[in-house]
Amino acid sequence: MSGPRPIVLDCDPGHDDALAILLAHGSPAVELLAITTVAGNQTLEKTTLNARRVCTVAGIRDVPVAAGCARPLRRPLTTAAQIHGASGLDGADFDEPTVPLSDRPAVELLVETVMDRPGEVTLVPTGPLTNIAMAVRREPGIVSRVREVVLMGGAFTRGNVTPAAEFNIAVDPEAAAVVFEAGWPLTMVGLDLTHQALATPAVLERIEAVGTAPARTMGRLLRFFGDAYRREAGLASPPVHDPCAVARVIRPELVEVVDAFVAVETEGRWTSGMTVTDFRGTLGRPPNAQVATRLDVAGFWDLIIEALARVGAPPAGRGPVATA
Ligand code: PIR
Ligand code: CA
Repeated sequence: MSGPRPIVLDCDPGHDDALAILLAHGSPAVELLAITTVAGNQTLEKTTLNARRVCTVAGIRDVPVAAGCARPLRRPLTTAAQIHGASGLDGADFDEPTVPLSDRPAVELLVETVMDRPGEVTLVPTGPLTNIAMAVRREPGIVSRVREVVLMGGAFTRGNVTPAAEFNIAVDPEAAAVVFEAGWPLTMVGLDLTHQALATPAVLERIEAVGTAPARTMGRLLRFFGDAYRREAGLASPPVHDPCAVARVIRPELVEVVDAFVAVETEGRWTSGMTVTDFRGTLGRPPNAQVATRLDVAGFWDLIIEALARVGAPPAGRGPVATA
């Protein structure tokens, strides 16, 4: 069986989540079944509005956008306003979204989508794992029915929000523990991988040269994201985390992985949210994850540019169809 791989993108847009949406939509290798939103980079209200904004500018009309959990399972929400801004997607102006919000709760839609197509659906979480953990709790049958879970989150070297922890795991470690312990095929695309996907000035020029409205919007967003990353993290160019998980689904050979046992620390005084990664089997546990280690950087950006070129209508005067 072949054809496009059906995926659900569970996200908290977010600048890099926005690029993940455009990559998924612009790639013939995947079929975007649904976009579900979660609180993370900003409140649920804002991440959901942002998903609808991105869909509107990209002309994504036939994909349900469903809102999920507004807070982590057992902790107060912490956001990343210092990186993504007050709106969660600062740096570009958006029209009032015309893409509607689904009347289905995200967790219900996630469960139904997986159960309806046993063995077919890949889940791609790019925010805190609250919705996914809630879906497992609601219907444990999804664990044996998903094709795989390819998530952006974690790190095996060092964190970003704390020395030990990556944001998506740190926001809701209890949910992440459920997801890593579930027993389904899981790929961890963590910071070790995503910090190879840097939106350098040359990359930004290529993105802006695509010339469409969504590509121009993405260029503005990434310039804001880059300024924030320079200021907050001291990096010269910003890593675009979330599209790396989507790229792994589209072209697996772009992302090298190594099997390992990954435990999510939920209690550490200094290490809460850490993804403790045992490559050598010293803990005596079988691997529960494929851990992403190395990115084909040139191939990744080619994939992004190709996808962007397929998204949205060309600007006036430059399209293939002449206007009178
Ligand atoms: C990125 C994120 C959160 C905080 C910082 N400092 C940077 C978001 C991204 O959207 C990505 O999914 C993940 N969380 C990277 O940690
Ligand atoms: Ca994200």
